[in-house]
Amino acid sequence: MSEPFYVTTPIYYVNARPHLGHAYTTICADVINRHHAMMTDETFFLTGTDEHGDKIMRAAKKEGMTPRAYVDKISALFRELWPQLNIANDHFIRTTDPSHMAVVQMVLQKIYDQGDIYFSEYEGKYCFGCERFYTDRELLNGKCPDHQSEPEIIKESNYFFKMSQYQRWLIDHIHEHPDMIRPERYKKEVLAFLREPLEDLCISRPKSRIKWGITLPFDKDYVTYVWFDALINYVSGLGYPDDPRFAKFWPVVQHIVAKDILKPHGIYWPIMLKAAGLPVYKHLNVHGYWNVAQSKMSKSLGNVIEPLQLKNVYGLDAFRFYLMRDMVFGLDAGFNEESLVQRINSDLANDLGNLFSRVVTMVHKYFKGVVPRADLPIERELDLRLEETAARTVEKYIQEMEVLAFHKAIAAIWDLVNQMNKVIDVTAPWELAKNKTCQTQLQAVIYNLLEGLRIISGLIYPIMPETAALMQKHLGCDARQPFYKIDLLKQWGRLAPGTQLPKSVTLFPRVEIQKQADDNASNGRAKVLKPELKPEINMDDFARLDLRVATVVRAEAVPRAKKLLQLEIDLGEPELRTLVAGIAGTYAPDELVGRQIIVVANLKPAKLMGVLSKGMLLAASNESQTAVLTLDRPMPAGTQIG
Ligand code: ME8
Repeated sequence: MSEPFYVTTPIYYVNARPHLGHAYTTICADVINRHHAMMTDETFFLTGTDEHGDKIMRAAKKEGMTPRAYVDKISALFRELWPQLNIANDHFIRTTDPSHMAVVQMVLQKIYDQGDIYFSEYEGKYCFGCERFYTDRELLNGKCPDHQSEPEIIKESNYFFKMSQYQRWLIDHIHEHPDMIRPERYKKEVLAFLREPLEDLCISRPKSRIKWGITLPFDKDYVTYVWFDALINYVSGLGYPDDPRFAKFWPVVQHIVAKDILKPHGIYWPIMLKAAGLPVYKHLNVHGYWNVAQSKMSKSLGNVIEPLQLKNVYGLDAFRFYLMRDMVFGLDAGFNEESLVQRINSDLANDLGNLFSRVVTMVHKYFKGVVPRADLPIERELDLRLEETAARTVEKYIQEMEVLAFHKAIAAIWDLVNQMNKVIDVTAPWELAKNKTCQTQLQAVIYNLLEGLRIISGLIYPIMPETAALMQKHLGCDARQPFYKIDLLKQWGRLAPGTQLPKSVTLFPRVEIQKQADDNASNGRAKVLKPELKPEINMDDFARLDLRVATVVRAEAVPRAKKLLQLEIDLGEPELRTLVAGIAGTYAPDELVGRQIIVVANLKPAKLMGVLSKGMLLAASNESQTAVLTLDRPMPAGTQIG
């Protein structure tokens, strides 16, 4: 049944060009939106730009432009980028749109009239980069945690929103709606913020200091604080209050943001909605950072990756696939071009691309390019029950997409791809083709493989829409049918026997690394071993290490330590051991439970963030990624390695 679905991205600041981080969030929203279109939902997808405030005014000044001309220029960069990445947003909102500005004033007036806004003098520490006051508790060594600069002391009279009086309500609301903020770790983070008393929010800036903003409807000497202005885009973008789209889509809204803006979305926004008499959003979906060389990619650090460059070198669908496959939604991921190339060559060129060209080539070789009939009795074991596997894949894909576990949805599709490659190896159609009595089987095998490819082409549509359409064309699907709709993917046997197929194409050519700069000469692969080899050791040195197999029994985050996980491991000893590992940026605790790992069992115990760690797990790591060493088959816990 068709349900409404509404997804938003943050509206991006126009103080710099779009980069890979912005592209990731917006592609996530596009993928989930296309997924809902596939589920036959009625969808609405909003993105846009955040254009007011001091930060923007200063960026314009630096460029020697008026704020208006400057925001027009940078906002256009975002708006024009999205179609080039095949992002199909329904509306692009700008906070300088007169319709948005009118809604902000309306909401402010309502909250003011009901007595939730008051005027007061305030002296506090203000970070100009964040455009907000900081409490001492929030600063790190007296500096803004995001900008690493000391805030300035500012004393001024301002308007305040009574957030504090909604604190209890918000805590209860989050408990009553346990999947409102997800993944779980971010809900916990918001609840942790709420354990401390919430301060009222300063929602104005005097015009004597900042002019570039929305004038307060009840005091013309002040403009609205940018966050109070920006968050309202999610309702003004639907035409609130009168547009029927608002009534239809607001109750189901899902926001997608990165963890940098968890607080405004997890605390300010639900309270603003409550005060304005509007329902709170359905889900706040929070993802981690793309890091480059272990630092967050950001304009202020100057380490940004340009999405269009990657698209131009590696192809759009490969780029979209990599972003969705290599980041676990909610956790950080390290961007590097080597892993992008590896994904393209292994998952796309080898697994999917080869499967597709093998099957279509066989249709041409054995059946003159015509889809064979398969309504003859077939020997079930010959096609390894592809129909059942495909049905299970569709269910698993839906389940994972609903919770934005994109990497797991892709892994499920790739299980089917691998299964189909196995079917070809096991059934050996080239052998069947040699034997006249095996023609029925040959037809059945090829038909089932074509059907499997049709299902795969539909399932990859949200992530790789161009490849999906290309595959469908070469499978002879009816171009007038919306081929990705879920009911078509749940039915086996939709391809019409007798259809003439076009010649096969290469879906994904293998690629070489294209990285510029210093490693050009070595074709991207460093010629010198980095870091340098350590001094030689002998067998006795090595034998002093007691390496053992351990099974992870429990895993949880270490409070207040972003990178650490605490593991309880079974080493075959009478009691479980505790071990602390710096892998929280890459692994969620659940992912590790049940896995077998390799541990230095005789390492002197050490305390990490107050937890005594007895041993150390082995992991491969470089500046952008970490992989825990595991075994390729189960072994008893405690087995020695050597
Ligand atoms: O915060 N990794 O705008 P912004 C992943 N205007 N995502 C990243 C990223 C990274 N390294 N860097 C940026 C603002 N992003 C406000 C939002 S909403 C009412 C107002 C993405 O331009 C991610 O989605 O700083 C992050 O939350 C957003 O860009 C911040 O964009």
